[in-house]
Amino acid sequence: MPSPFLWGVATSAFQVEGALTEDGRAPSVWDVFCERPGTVRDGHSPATACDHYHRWAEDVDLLDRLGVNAYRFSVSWPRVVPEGGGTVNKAGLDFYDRLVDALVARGIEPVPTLFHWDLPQALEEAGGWSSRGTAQAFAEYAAAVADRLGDRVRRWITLNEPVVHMAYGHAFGVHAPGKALDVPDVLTVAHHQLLAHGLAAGELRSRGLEVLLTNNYSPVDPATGSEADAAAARAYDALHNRLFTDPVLTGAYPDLSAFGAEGIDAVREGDLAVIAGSVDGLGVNYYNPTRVAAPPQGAALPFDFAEITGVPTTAFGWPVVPEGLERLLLLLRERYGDDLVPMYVTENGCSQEDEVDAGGGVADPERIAYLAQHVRAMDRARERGADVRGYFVWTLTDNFEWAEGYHQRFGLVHVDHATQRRRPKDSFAWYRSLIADRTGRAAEAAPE
Ligand code: IFM
Repeated sequence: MPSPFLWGVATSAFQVEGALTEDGRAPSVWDVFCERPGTVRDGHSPATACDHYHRWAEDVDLLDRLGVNAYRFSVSWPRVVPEGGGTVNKAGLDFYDRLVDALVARGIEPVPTLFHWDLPQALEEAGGWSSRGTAQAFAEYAAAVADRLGDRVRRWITLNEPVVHMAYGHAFGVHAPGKALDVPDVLTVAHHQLLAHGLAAGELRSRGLEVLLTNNYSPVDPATGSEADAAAARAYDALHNRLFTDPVLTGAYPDLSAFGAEGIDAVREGDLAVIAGSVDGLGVNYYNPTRVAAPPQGAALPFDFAEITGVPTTAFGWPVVPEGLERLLLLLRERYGDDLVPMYVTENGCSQEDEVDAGGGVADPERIAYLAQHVRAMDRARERGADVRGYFVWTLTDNFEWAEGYHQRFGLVHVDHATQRRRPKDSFAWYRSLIADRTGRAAEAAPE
């Protein structure tokens, strides 16, 4: 029987779990990064986050009330394999086992992501993503999680947004592990992430499981009609949209000559065969398009960012361009043709300055408008032939937004980070009724 369209929400372990030192979990690169002064806005601590490690049952109740039929969460590698490789921590796996059981009992499909940026610090100390050994360790960790959960979990996402982890964590240094590597070394990080994905995909598929790779995608426009800006747009597109997708769908890296790279030194014979054709679905995270211009003379990168004007912005300052999602889904279809696999919008959402009103409610009309417009944009892409099989709102609860700490609220549920009190926002009720309409499930069946 074909599986129904997935209507879900997405979260990630480090952003919600807290309990960083409990039940055998070891530090990740993010634990260490956050301790460095100046890395996280206002020094916010991830130690508790949404306390999801202890409040997971309450959060599953929220999912049930919302009426989603899928939940995308991430598994914390340092909770399951604290040293990155070697001994598997049973208590860590037990946590996800309980979560998966609770989801399945409510008819919610668990869709785990195996790596959402929280690399075990022990692996970082052994070279992190600059080391080929990290790819092998990831495959072993993936196998351990699949052995435990694979009887109840069908669709698996290997990596989340490797392009962001590569660029923000290893080139700009604003995310963990806070490195500013040169271009060839940054591309090594890219290749080892892809190799990790490919090796893990082999483990998952050998167990009869489906594999997705999720990336952040952004349609790119040149700032002007000049050839220099067009070249900058092509260079940025190669980096942001093609680098982690061409090898998987077409078996070859894109042209990276604008970055002074004729190839990637870390690629060994046979690697591309491991990576090529390794997905059953493509996870598409969309927030906004990007406008780029030619860089100033002597700049290190072959593009410069240009502002998108004349549209609303989120609290993060990101431009709101719903048509970008339609354009993106159709662009991927056109670009990859028969090589493309079914797509899933694995993240879409916006941060807003949400406040609790005197009656205890949280009105977030901008978020409702944002989500409604993006769902319509996805609908249009589907009507025009894009094979999209799921849509996940980022995110369930206001959480730890990386270097922004708790400043950016993306949740359908407001969290008071001092008390951990959860309050569904108006957008929660809106999404619940959208899902009810689309699935034919009565909204009344899911009372507040
Ligand atoms: O919070 C992040 C998430 O971890 C990855 N995708 C983008 C979200 C919003 O910034």
